[in-house]
Amino acid sequence: MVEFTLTDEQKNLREMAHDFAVKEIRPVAWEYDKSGQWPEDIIQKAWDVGLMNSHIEEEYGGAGASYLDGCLIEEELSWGCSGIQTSLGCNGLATAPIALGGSEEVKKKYLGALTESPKLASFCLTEPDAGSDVSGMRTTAVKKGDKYVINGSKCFITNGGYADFYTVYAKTDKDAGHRGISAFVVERDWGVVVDKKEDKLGQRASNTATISFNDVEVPAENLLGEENKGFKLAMMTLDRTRPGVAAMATGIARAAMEFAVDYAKERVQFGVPIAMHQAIQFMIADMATEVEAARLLTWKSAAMLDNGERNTLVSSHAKRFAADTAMKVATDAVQVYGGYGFIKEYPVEKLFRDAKIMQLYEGTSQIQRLVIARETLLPRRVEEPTAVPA
Ligand code: COS
Repeated sequence: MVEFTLTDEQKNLREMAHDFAVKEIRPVAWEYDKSGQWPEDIIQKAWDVGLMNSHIEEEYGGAGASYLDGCLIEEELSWGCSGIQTSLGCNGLATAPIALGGSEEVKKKYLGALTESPKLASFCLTEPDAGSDVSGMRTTAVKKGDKYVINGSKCFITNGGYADFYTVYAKTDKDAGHRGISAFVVERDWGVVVDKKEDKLGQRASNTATISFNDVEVPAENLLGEENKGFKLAMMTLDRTRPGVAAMATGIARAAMEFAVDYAKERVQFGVPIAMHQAIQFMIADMATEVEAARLLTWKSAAMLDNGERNTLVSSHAKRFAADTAMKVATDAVQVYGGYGFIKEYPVEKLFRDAKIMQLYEGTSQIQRLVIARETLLPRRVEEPTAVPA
């Protein structure tokens, strides 16, 4: 049976996240966007009420929430401000490889650290010359005794300037392409250097930094999964986090649509509110359909994970469609506002800038299409549902 109804617990969770977005995020979102202020106060409050790290299993101090529960939270908080939600949700991306590949000790130590206090973790995959092409990375990890020595540089690292530890991908076999990458947990205090904070078009309240490793020594027990199996770990991580990004994109699209609807009812041209004009009605109608469709794909991609199914295809459907929807709806919301939409004093200008990153991070819309095309055209690959890569 297909079920689109949320349980009472899920409705309560969504309401709680929505209230938090209304009371704590919306009132400062446009101000933080302007100043680029790091939302430390909101991180503390979200952590206090349990809206961070909800994905971490109960045995490590988390709520053990389902992927669908996570998407409900992410849509609401992103409706409040997707930049702030990017900061709040980044631990989910950084810890997915730990949950998938970490030893029991590593899980206890690092997942436990995030639930004991409002600490942050970052996911370090991208490099200046290795964005979509993950296997082109140059960062190396060389084994020396019971340690690995890491050298290299990572860019576009969310929360990079504030993280207490990092999940880092590096080449352990330089000549083996994607089969020569391994993943590690690296603590900031071990000599990680934060080089540069990026000045961004949108999501300006989130921190995006360049991170360097110069002979950083990492204990061998911090290797995640097996040596040289890090590429698969990264792909399995992204399968698990793209539904959350799709939920965030849905939140931006929904916010933009709501502003457009309110404005269309107030703004009078040719003697009537512009909502009376079919040109505007059709734009609003398309927004409503696309937001609904984005949410359904998001929920499906999360529900598949909750059922233990491989969701690579649907995860890319959801991420691609929701991201493109966020961009389209935000663009049309600016159009509904007319000239006022182009002015910073009006709310949709920020959403238009914020929406763009949804088509870029955690795999561009083109990479999602590449995954979709491969999954659609080629015979289904070997099933790799939830197992730790071996
Ligand atoms: N789950 C498990 N394994 C997967 C997988 C998945 N979703 N996708 C691919 N793999 C495995 C393949 O089965 C293959 O395994 P073998 O080594 O046994 O052959 C291996 O990984 C390599 O796969 P593939 O040939 O498809 O790799 P490509 O180099 O062609 O890369 C894309 C595939 C482009 C999809 C990948 O590099 C990607 O997602 N890039 C975008 C990265 C990204 O999102 N960056 C954003 C930064 S993170 S915030």
